[in-house]
Amino acid sequence: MRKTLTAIAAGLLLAATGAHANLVTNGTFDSPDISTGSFSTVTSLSFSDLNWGFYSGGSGVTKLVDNGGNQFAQIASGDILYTSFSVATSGQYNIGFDFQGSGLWGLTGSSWSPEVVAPTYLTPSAGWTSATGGPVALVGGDSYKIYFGSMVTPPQFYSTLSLDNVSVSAVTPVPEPEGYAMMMAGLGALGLMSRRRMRKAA
Ligand SMILES: [Ca+2]
Repeated sequence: MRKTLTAIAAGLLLAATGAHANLVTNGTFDSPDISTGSFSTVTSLSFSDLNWGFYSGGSGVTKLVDNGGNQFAQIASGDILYTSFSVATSGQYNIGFDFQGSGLWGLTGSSWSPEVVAPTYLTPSAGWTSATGGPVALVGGDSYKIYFGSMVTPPQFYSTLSLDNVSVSAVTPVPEPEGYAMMMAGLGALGLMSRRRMRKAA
């Protein structure tokens, strides 16, 4: 009986903490699936499928690259990739991504003034490295864009910026209203059950 109650409680907790999710859709660049070992130019892909937008500012070719089944974006110098996301709950959010090469990243907010804040320049890296940003305060109901650009201006000296695993997630998971209600109802039921058991024992 105790085991069952513990399992129910764990399940309810899981249901209530769904807000830790990544707000960025296709931050892994793994959809659509391009053939293993190949690459596809971003301009030839459907942006609605990729869920990313693209500004072409340079003469290079921005690509979606498949490396042994894992896909990543390779941004050519002068180009910018961006994606939109919306925030349901106001709070502090962390940014995370993996990169290789050199460039910058930044956020724009629909209700910010100015809309674009100064970008953050990445310390150039010859190998894949993980980067974090934030925490940044985002407002529930607002929409944002996260963007990444490649540049060769010294000391940002690589010709491309490779990008993978982009995430924006709440610092402290906030129970979603439905999850929270479910958890409270569940806890009430658990309390009723244990009270009945205590009465039976007495
Ligand atoms: Ca990937």
